Amino acid sequence: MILKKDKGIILALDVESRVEAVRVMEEVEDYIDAIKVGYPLILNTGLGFIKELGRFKKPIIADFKVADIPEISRIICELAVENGADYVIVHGFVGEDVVRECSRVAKIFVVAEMSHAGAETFMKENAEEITGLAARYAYGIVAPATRPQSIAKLKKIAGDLVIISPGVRTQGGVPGSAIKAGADFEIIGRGIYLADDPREAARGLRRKGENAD
Ligand code: NUP
Repeated sequence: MILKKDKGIILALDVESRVEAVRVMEEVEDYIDAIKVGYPLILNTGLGFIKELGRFKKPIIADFKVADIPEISRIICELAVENGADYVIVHGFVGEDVVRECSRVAKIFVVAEMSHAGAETFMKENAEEITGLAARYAYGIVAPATRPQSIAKLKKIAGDLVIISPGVRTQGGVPGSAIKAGADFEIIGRGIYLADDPREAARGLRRKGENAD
């Protein structure tokens, strides 16, 4: 499925069991545009679970942060796509050959700059160059909601790339601020699935995104 912007929220479904994943999805499906799955869920449930999530009729992004040599990276992307992922997240710091190879078999998002503090050590200074690389091969980039000023900077280079942005709420990013800085979607995990009422949390986040100023 193609990612379409409506609510502006991608759910990071980092719960660790099928039952939990389905429970959260049933509560929040009305308030999210896409599902992002990553290692916590897929290592617990198996790659086949991506197809099972297809029943929710949302685009699925496999956040495997692929960062291997080109041939192995391509195989990882192929496996994700064959098992139902619509998009795969690939690292950009590994270089053009890896990104190009992945882009041959999958629609990819390239991680330009990560959201955690450690990303300031190596990633931040190379984020613009990585975004330039992504512009040649990718559908979009991942940029940090914890640093809206980085999003604004990368947006200038990103052109038509779709910007998805993690780090909202639990990591300190203010809901709506990444969108305001130029992101297309905010990626939110714990701020939704650990809330007492995930449905209300997702609904409220949406409203904040719409009203951010
Ligand atoms: O830079 C990144 N930061 C980040 O948090 C790149 C990511 N892909 N993520 C992912 O976004 C992380 O793996 C998790 O799935 C989600 C953020 O979750 P939360 O902090 O909202 O719970």
